Amino acid sequence: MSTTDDRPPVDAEESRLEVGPPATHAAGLKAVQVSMTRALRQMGVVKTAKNLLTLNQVDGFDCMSCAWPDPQDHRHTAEFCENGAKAVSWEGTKDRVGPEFFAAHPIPELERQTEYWLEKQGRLTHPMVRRAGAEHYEPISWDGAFTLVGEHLNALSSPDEALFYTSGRASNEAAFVYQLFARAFGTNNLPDCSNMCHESTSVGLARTIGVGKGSVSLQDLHEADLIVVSGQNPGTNHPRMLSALEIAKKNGAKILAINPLREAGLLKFDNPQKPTGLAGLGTALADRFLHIRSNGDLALWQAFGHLLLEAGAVDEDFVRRHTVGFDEWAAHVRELDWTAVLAATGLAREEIEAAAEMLATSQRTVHCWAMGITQHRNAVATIQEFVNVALVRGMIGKPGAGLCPVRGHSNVQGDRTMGIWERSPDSFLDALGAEFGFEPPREHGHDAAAAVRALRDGRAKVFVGLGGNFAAAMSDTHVTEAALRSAALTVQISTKLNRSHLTAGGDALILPTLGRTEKDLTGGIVQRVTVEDSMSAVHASRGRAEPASPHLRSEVDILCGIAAATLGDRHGIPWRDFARDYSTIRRRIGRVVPGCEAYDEKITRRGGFTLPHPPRDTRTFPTAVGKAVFSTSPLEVMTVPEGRLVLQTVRSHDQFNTTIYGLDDRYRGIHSGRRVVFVSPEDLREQGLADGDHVDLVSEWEDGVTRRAEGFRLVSYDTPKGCVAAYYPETNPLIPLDSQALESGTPTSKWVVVRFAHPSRRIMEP
Ligand SMILES: Nc1nc2c(c(=O)[nH]1)N[C@H]1C(S)=C(S)[C@@H](COP(=O)(O)OP(=O)(O)OC[C@H]3O[C@@H](n4cnc5c(=O)[nH]c(N)nc54)[C@H](O)[C@@H]3O)O[C@H]1N2
Ligand SMILES: Nc1nc2c(c(=O)[nH]1)N[C@H]1C(S)=C(S)[C@@H](COP(=O)(O)OP(=O)(O)OC[C@H]3O[C@@H](n4cnc5c(=O)[nH]c(N)nc54)[C@H](O)[C@@H]3O)O[C@H]1N2
Ligand SMILES: [Mo]
Repeated sequence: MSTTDDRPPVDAEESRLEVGPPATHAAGLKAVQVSMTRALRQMGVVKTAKNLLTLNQVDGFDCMSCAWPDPQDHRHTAEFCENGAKAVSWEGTKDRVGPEFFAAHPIPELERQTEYWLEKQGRLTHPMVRRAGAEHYEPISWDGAFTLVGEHLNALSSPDEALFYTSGRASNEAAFVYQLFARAFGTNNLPDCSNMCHESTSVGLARTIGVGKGSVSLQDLHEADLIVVSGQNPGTNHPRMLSALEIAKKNGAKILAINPLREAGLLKFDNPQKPTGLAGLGTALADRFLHIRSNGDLALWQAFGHLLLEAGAVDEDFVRRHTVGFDEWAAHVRELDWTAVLAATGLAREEIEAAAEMLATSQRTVHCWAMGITQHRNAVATIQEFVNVALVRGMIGKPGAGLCPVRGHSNVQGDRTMGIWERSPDSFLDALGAEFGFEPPREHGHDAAAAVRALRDGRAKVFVGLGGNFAAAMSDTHVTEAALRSAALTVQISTKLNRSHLTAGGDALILPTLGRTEKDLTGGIVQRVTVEDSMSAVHASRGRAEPASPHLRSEVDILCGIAAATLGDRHGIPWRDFARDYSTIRRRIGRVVPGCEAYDEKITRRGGFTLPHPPRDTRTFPTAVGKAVFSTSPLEVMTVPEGRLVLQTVRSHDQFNTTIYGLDDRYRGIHSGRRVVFVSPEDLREQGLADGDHVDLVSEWEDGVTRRAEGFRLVSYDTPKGCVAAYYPETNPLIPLDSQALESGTPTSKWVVVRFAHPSRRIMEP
């Protein structure tokens, strides 16, 4: 059997693809120019000034481009980055997608468009319905939409036939109301984007330190003497992190970067807030760069453990007082197989030793990581290996040191705190049940991959998406799309048109919502919402811009409308009151969510408050054994069969997940196109191919299905032999649904075994 991505992958703009040399530094004047050009083109002058000046200000809105924290004190007038500005411009666009648009464009026609084209059409303005079998979306009233959802949900034979997906942009208030609704309805089916993102982190950290979140503050980064950045491309995905790295460097820190790609943002930062940065005289970042093979990290960190033991660089006191499992782990890493380490990492032993020396001599180390670590089969084991090294060195719970998983979506961490989790612990469910007077379901729900299987196998029939673009973000595009098409009802609460609106099978609703930048006057009062950043700081966010359409409703309002139409007075939950005044939700959050006592009062403080984190605050570890846990994992060297390569799927500099802002990836030298594969010169030679040739990408999996994505231009690039890279979501058709990280279930987006095949069609003309 085989599946082919037969969607025309390019539009006219894409046929102008140009490839140049990659950049060696990030940001600078160019970043400012790009931000302003995009902002002015999409929003106009007045809105640009208004939006960009309130971004991340204490009384403004929280930037939706990433979860990097805001500095508590010295905020610049323009506390944003190029990609934050792009996100704001994208939301603030003047273009609109209203009923006329849907009347003019039947769904089968829209299906042929790219993600880029779909979102570029503008902001959704009216609630729309597609009745089962119809070719067009047509307008529907809000009440009509809510009634339709209620009818479908109440017709299910079990609440577990419903799936309630969340993308990490939803506010804490929306998330809390949403999970309350799902549980009052009777299911824990709350898959979220975290399942595809940092789930491996949450699993690995909860088990070893007792809290599934990072243990540092921004101040710790500033004070560190060593910052390790593994599997992360901050120049593109967390540009404001570069300011923190710059401060740390000025304070004398060293940076160790570990990545198969020499990302510009790891090499040098030209801070656009400073004249030196604008002049290109920025700060050099990585002091040492380990050009690691994909998935070499588990072996590398076991080697670090080995070398630290050899050097006697053990914080004996910390290990004795705060940890268990040291002896077993130490015995394991002492028996290190160097041949395996060198094969897995592709590094020279001296390089590894020199990096270990940095760890051994550091007094204050911060470990940062992102998708290059979490989206692997053995991701949980790798993260536990970071923890082992941090524990050996006593690097948790002291100033300037700690674990720093860098989250993606701006409120993905907050959503989890609010109970968006298919496996919320009993303690949370007890508190929720006690507050609202009902017995929440206890059986764990479906995560993202299980949700697809449940739809595919007819065990789920309704899919509700609170934001996001599940169809394109999830792995195995053909399987996921077919699964969504088998639903009796799909509901998408969205700001922009995307693939998930077009994979409707039965009835389908598009419910257009306010964005972060927009004024929320639900219930006739000025509402604000709250969010939590990657470092557990919670604060308020309030948009100022005029809504894109008078018909838009807030996420909270929409969810309360759905809940009331579905549950009526069941359990006596005051949905209407919640929507009229979000403070009433915050008071409930304060009584249910640990660490959020007096929530509504605390978020009115300037800068908000930080959630408790026992390992960070007091070196107490709320694990099952009450101490931090060393984990022992077998050293795994993942190999690929002869003639095959391992593909990692990454973001370009001009996208936010499935939202494509433009077709340039300036830092990697790509302009006006996205269908490229970065491949080493050695692999090109070995395969008898050359830079500029076109190939199809084919992946094969144990299910016997051949998955194909067509028409990629080869780009000769400095990536380790055997390791290639291409952009997501175009490559999601290649990732088998069952190819998931052990224990966390995250799709293995950074490890897909592929081969190059002769192009079945030539798609791009140079
Ligand atoms: N502008 C912008 N900002 C964003 C996003 C966006 O799309 N655009 N997305 C947001 C979201 S949801 C997230 S989760 C984050 C994502 O932030 P990142 O994790 O930085 O995103 P990726 O593009 O997936 O980059 C993965 C990095 O890991 C490296 N890598 C891949 N495999 C390995 C490996 O085996 N070992 C090591 N050591 N490195 C490896 C890749 O070369 C790449 O540099 O960014 C958030 N912020
Ligand atoms: N192959 C591969 N696949 C991946 C990844 C990868 O690295 N490689 N990364 C994974 C990761 S880390 C993540 S987080 C997921 C992302 O998965 P998602 O979060 O599901 O996807 P996004 O692309 O962020 O969602 C974009 C849509 O969100 C809607 N939206 C934007 N703003 C708002 C808002 O304020 N409110 C509401 N209600 N809707 C809004 C818009 O309609 C837009 O079309 O993708 C995952 N998929
Ligand atoms: Mo993410």
